[in-house]
Amino acid sequence: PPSIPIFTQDEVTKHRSLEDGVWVTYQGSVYDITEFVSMHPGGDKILLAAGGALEPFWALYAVHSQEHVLEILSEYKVGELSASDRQKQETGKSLDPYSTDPIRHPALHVNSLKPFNAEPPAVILSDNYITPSAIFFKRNHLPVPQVDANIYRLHVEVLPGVTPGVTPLSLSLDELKTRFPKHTVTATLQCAGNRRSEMNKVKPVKGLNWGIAAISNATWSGAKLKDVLLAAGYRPELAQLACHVQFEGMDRDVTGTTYGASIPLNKALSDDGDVLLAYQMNGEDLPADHGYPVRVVVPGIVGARNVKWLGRILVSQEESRSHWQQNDYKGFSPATDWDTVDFKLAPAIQELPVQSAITQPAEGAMLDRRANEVRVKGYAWSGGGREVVRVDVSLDGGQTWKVANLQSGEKPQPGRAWAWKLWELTASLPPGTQELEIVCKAVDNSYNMQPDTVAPIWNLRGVLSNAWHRVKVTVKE
Ligand code: HEM
Ligand code: MTE
Ligand code: MO
Repeated sequence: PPSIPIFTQDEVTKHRSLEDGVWVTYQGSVYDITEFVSMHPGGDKILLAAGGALEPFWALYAVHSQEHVLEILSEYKVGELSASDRQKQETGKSLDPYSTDPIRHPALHVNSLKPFNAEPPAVILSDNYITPSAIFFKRNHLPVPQVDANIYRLHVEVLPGVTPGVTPLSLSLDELKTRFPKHTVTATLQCAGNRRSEMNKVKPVKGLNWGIAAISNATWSGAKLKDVLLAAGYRPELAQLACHVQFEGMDRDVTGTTYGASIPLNKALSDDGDVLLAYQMNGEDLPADHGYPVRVVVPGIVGARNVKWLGRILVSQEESRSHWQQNDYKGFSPATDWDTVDFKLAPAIQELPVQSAITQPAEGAMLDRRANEVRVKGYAWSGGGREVVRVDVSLDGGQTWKVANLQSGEKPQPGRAWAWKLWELTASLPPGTQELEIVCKAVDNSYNMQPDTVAPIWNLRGVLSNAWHRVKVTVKE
């Protein structure tokens, strides 16, 4: 049989354009896909992989994990990668701490690949009251840790050193599931940086440039944190000594430092707090990106405290010392800049302010005059269990208003409105105008309202961005 041509990585790398030919590698084989590029259902994106490996790109687009895709690829095989280069690819993979991250849904808008941060397209977000897990926004600071559920332990300590006689509790996943009653809560998570891109337009801020979809809603099931703390030896007499519950993730940076955060002990112990050690999301095991096998769900509280891949819980006198509790996720005056900021002076964000945004139509959309009307859709939510009671919508930049219809769901119990409300309004197109500025603003049951503009709430980290949301569209005559 004719011997198979062997190519080095250098030779493959030379073929990265339509002029020089487009070569890629996949599982140690080399393919000349020049002819296929114009036929590719996914368009030009295919050129991103030119001269290199397909695996990292296919890992992003799940559509390729199908038999017929491999069949197409096999038609273009021209040879094999040299053994030494193959080995380099393997070691490169194992050196990359992100190589074991899960495959993600291709619809997600990726803000950062390593670590993985992504939000769903806004139009998809408001299609479902319960956000499907695959498109639920993902906010990772570090590589996704590989946790073996069979050897997983959750360590719980109550005031170590202060409470003699209390031994730390260590629970297997099975014990967490069987020793404690299972509770289910529907709760919205929102990143403190949601809508940061609007702040960035006022003046540059530091952080991922989130659009309006760093927020999602899911059903979470697990044990109540309170039940676990009581099992670990927490007693009401300790209330003067203990103030906070710290959480440690199992995801670590190169120095071994883990992600961490804390919440007030009151929230954890309150019967109405609904803080869960969740092992299920939307009725299934937690997905890897969302904290498998166990995460904390702290309803009404900023995303950052909902620690994923939970390894350790500590009831303590102090807040978590982690970077993310002490030197990040805090709000400041527009007057504070990076030269003057003192993170010790501001409290860590816990409950979030009232929020809403328009998911449809999209910025820049063309509306057809003949349709006579426009359908506006969006979400609204407030922190701390406060319920959104009204959403106002304007088609003229805020001069006149209409009240949107809130999706009727189950009426939440007072102080426990953890889930967002989707809303919509169909309004007739105002005659004569070719440009509409659609605006929304929400009101919660404490009558908290959103500020009308971004500039007065601008802050150097771009957090707590909750001004009226504005979308400009044109009407085609
Ligand atoms: C879709 C083949 C490389 C991005 C597809 C589909 C095929 C295909 C058959 C349609 C799948 C289906 O719907 O059943 C290939 C082959 C490739 C290649 C043979 C390499 C030789 C890439 C690369 C990227 C990419 C490198 C990205 C960097 C996409 C996207 C879609 C797609 C985004 C979805 C398009 C849509 O449904 O809108 N590809 N692909 N592909 N591909 Fe590729
Ligand atoms: N927990 C761990 N262990 N590591 C993290 O990077 N990110 C936090 C929080 N919990 C994070 C974490 C932040 S900032 C947010 S907004 C939420 O997780 C996002 O949760 P999600 O990815 O499930 O949407
Ligand atoms: Mo976040």
